Amino acid sequence: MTGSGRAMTILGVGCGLGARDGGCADGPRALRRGGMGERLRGLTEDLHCLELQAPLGDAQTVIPRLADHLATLVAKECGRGRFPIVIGGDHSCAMGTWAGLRQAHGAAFRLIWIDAHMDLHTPDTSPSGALHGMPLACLLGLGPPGLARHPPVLTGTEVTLMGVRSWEPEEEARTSRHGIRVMGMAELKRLGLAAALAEATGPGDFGISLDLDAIDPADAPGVGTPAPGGIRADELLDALAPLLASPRCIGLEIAEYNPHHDIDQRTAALVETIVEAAIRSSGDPP
Ligand code: EXY
Ligand code: MN
Ligand code: MN
Ligand code: MN
Repeated sequence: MTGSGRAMTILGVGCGLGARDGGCADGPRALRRGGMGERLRGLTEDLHCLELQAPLGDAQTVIPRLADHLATLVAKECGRGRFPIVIGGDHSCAMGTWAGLRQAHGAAFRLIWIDAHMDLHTPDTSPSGALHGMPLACLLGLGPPGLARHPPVLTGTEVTLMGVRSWEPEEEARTSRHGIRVMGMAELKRLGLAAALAEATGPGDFGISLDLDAIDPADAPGVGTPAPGGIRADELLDALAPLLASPRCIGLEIAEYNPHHDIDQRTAALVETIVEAAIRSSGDPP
């Protein structure tokens, strides 16, 4: 295929300030230097690539500003009719990605949050204080001024957490309080990933936030917070492909790529394959 389907914009967000190990800051740059952009441009005539780099500074100051900047860019790209693919950076980028999509997208949408973690901490419950453990809480309007999104970007009943296997009790309590659907690894195995995803997306519009640590570390070692017993990459690719082809899919985020922990470019290749699937499938009929 050469260039049919929807116009896409890849937004790289070089920020690792939300994690204890700041290596995710180098994720988008490593992908660019590895030639991902050029290879993807060979698949489509209409691909734009933008890159944000976090300035030096403390996380509490930089991340809210970066999130606002990213939200503005995402909203602008969506407003121009372009499909946004945000590539982190640590998962704190989600505060900006989904705020931007909410701003731009008229209708309600569901969010599929694929992650080993729940990302539902606030500073008073977090064991680490790391902001990449808090983005989903912030999108629900929880947390301190500057980080919590007001008005909330999402309500809990619009969110499905998938692949989780590492959380703290306060986060689990929030899933119940906010009506967030949780599909752990056992449920994914029982239902099969494709059926689980179909259930999570429902009949309307949806976005996908993929934290690469949801994938088994054997297939995606290049992350900051690996958790054993994850989703296998092949299975994820098979299940995601039809979703990425759907006109109901309004945006994709891929976070937590840490090139310093990658082995044989395995994780980089996976990121590229997922983005390639989104581009290749975008000319498919609904
Ligand atoms: N729940 C732990 C914490 O908040 O400290 C670990 C969070 C890791 C978050 C990773 C990126 O998804
Ligand atoms: Mn995670
Ligand atoms: Mn729509
Ligand atoms: Mn995460």
